[in-house]
Amino acid sequence: MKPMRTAALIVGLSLLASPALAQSLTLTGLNGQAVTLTAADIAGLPQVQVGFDIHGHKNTYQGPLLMDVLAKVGAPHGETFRGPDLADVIVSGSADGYHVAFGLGDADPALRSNRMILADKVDGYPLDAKDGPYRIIVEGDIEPKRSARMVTSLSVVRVGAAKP
Ligand SMILES: Nc1nc2c(c(=O)[nH]1)N[C@H]1C(S)=C(S)[C@@H](COP(=O)(O)O)O[C@H]1N2
Ligand SMILES: [Mo]
Repeated sequence: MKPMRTAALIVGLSLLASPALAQSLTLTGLNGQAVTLTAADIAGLPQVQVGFDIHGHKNTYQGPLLMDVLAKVGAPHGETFRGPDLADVIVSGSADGYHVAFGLGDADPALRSNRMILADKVDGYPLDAKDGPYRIIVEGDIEPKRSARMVTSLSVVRVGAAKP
């Protein structure tokens, strides 16, 4: 094999093996449209820091607002967030099969002061393999039951009336 080709193959194989690929997040919007975000896409969104207590350990989690992530699949937000959208839910999926549902309105920072973020960092460091690459943080939750670890997918689903 020519050296250039060998080099390309090695780069290709190392990309396949790189954690960046394992850190991708699959989003599904209301119309079923799916988008895969890379770790860089997520790190490129405006960052928010939230203090959160997990079983007596208070740490600062950082990442984008869930709403800003979901905007990538056209989820209603801001001025486009209207009546029927209050019957939309977010369903998170995790690598271990854990699922959590949230009201889309609960994730809207214009509606509530407690924010919901998709954290990729804790106290400035990337989340470890047990929690990461992404963990949902619901500011103000007393128990961390909804704080899904190892999140791999987020879907927006309409459970109310069809969009007029
Ligand atoms: N993926 C995933 N996330 C999860 C869970 C789980 O089983 N799987 N358990 C939840 C529950 S019930 C709690 S109390 C917290 C525990 O967080 P910790 O493991 O960081 O203490 O994670 C939450 N997130
Ligand atoms: Mo728990």
